[in-house]
Amino acid sequence: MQSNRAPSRSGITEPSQVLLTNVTTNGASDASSSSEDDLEPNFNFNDIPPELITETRKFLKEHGNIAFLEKYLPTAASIDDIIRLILQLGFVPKNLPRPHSVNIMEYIKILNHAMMKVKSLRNRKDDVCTVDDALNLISKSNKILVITGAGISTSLGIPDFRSSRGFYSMVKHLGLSDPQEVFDLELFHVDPSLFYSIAHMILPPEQMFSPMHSFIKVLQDKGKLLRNYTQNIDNLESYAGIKKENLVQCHGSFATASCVTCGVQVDGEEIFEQIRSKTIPVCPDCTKRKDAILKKNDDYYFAESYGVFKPDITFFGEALPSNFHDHIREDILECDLLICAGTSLKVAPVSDIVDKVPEKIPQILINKDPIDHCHFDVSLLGYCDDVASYIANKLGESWSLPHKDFSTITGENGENLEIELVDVVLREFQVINKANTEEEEPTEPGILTIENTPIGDDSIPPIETKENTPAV
Ligand code: CNA
Repeated sequence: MQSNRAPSRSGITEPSQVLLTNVTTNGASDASSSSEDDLEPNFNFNDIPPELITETRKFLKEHGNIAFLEKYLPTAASIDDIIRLILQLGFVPKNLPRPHSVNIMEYIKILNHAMMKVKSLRNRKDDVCTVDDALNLISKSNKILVITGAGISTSLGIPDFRSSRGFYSMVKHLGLSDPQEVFDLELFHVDPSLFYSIAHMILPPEQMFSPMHSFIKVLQDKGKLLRNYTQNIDNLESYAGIKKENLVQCHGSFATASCVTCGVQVDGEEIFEQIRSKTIPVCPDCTKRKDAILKKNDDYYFAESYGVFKPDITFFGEALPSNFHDHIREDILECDLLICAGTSLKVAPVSDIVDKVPEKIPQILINKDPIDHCHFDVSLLGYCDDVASYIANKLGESWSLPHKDFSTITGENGENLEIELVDVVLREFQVINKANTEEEEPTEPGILTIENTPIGDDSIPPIETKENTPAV
């Protein structure tokens, strides 16, 4: 397997470049795709040297808002000055209000968001830099908060969103202006057939889980797992044996489904067969009621989604499950280590957790692709099943993963797995599986958007992230 990183990209990626969106009235970002086209032609983000961004951010973090504005904005600042400063902070404003002249407050708001975001970026810890530091931490920590995403299930054939063969590229043929529209609640009400035409692609396999899921189970068995916040909707954690009380399914799951009209909830598996055959599952009671009404008045109007079952996964426009809010504040303060695995951390509010954990708490990333918009102390890059197996193998026998593939991945004495330093400044290491000859799938290059997921009370303003290193 090849690393998709240049030997050192520190100059470019520090700081990360982030796209800001306008704020809608409810604080949610709009889900439209973003581009630098929103900028006037005389503003080119790429003209700003990374060192200038680093220096500007450093000044803001060290001296605070007032000194920063005094130094970097002229007294009678124009909109152009504000835009230039936003760019200098490493952000590209999106959907700029027009005409410029009447909307200076909008620009000030965007600048304010950029400043807030910069101030919330953590500093990497000086004492957590190496693979050994990461291994020591995992073995010593007792309250590990694990954030997971689609990447921990891709080895089971469930596509993630953004990889080249990910879900978003699979639904391109639907001709949607944005692939996320298949998870839009309003659209579901207008036309549930859109969702049911693709839902089979993300239907979870039953009774399967990956070695990475087993790694989380080992943390649980050792009493080290504070909680696993999963963005996945596949419910595979339950098959891996992760206890309900240790799990928050931040975006709901396929485990149950509810009628959008009467709210009756059924076991998710009851509608799997219909999902597989691309049929819309309907609630028997509501269907009866509808038939009875239509018998009396065949002109009666029913919404397309009347009596339709919807898996209890969180669509854009829906609130997050309440147990996210029940636990998140306490867990953020209680954890002694944060591990993020298999996630691009582009979906708020889960992506916000990383910035909200106190700065003294170490953070480790396990992911195929590096993440530039967060400051992890150590990034262990590679397929997460390989990385989890590498960690387990290094930590000793009691860490062996309870998974049928563990010994195949590691080899008899762990000889299959190697780790290489990728970038010393960013503390990135690549786990290489010598027995795996598969070509790595690149994640879509270019500008990526943060989804307009349901935003909880504690959400930070919407931010869009721009990947600044095109995948090879
Ligand atoms: P994403 O934005 O698609 O990112 C996935 C990340 O995983 C990327 O950074 C990849 O580099 C990485 N990745 C992919 N394969 C591997 C692998 N084998 N090992 C290590 N890393 C890998 O997905 P996120 O989870 O960050 O975004 C959150 C969305 C995705 C949530 O709303 C989910 O509901 C949604 N989702 C869930 C599933 C699922 O339940 N399995 C599948 C697809 C999407």
